[in-house]
Amino acid sequence: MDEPRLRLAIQKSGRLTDPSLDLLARCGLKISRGKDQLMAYGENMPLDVLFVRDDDIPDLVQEDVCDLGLVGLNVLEERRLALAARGHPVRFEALRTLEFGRCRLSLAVPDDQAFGGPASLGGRRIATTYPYLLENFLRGHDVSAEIVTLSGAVEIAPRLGRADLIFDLVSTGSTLQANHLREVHTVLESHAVLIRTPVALPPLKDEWVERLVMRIDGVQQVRESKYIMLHAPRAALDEIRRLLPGSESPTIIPLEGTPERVAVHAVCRENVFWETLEGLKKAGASALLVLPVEKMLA
Ligand code: PRT
Ligand code: ZN
Repeated sequence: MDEPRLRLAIQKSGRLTDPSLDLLARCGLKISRGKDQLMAYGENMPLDVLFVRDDDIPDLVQEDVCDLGLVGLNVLEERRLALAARGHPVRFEALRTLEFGRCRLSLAVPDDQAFGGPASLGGRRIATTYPYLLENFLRGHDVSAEIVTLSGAVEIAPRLGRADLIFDLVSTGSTLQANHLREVHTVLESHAVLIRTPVALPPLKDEWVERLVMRIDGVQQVRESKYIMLHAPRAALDEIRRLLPGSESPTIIPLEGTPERVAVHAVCRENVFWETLEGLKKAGASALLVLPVEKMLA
């Protein structure tokens, strides 16, 4: 009998596409994908990748078309609120926060206008493509404003006289600046997430979800991690330990013929900067070597 295959939805073409494909490749997945093909076959895992618009990803999981998805928290939360507003049960759950797709969903006002905090929004017109998140925010602050729902180009709404301010995604802020707008209040810090269906999967599929999640954890952990090796005076070990960034318990190895000096090996979960190496050297360390970590499995 054929092994059941997992189906994972990712964005077809946009900001999340390359980092999603990169993450999957780092998890060891090899896919074959013809040009413009909507589905790619996983050659070395029972996992196929479906390429879709990001807005469709929560629904594909909701409707059991896909078991997994990689999508922005902004899109996910908007969909969650939209379903809840219609009394529909939510049938997707976030498994992991991913390190890409970082942005903020914020309120922005025209440069020349003051902002008196959320309470000052009463009666104002706010343009957005995220009406449910905005409504949820306004309700939380007990203010009622007019929500102008647009399908795009939100940043030009104030200039066109369609709204007084906007509620939109920001990353560098240069789009706001180009449109003479100023970010005044962040409502949601967003990033990509891995989602799955809450439905119980057949054991073989479940096992592969677990393996994928474990690999994602491994990939995310090693991104900044470094393996550091050095020689140090035994007497300086406490100081050396203190200087090693984000390392738990270094391995201490005796050095043949020099009882007062030892070799120290440690995994640092943060980047190791020149300043750190200089500090270690000052504390008596020598023969310092910093290596990238490729894979890690706790
Ligand atoms: O076609 P499809 O519907 O799949 O794509 P899309 O156009 O809806 O999405 P896309 O590719 O623009 O974004 C996909 C996801 O990336 C979003 O849902 C967010 O989770 C995430 N993301 C991260 C961003 C940004 N950063 C971002 N900067 N999404 C949009 N932006 C916009 C921002 O609103 C501004 O208009 O990009 C513009 C540039 O931003 P600044 O602040 O750097 O100037
Ligand atoms: Zn979209």
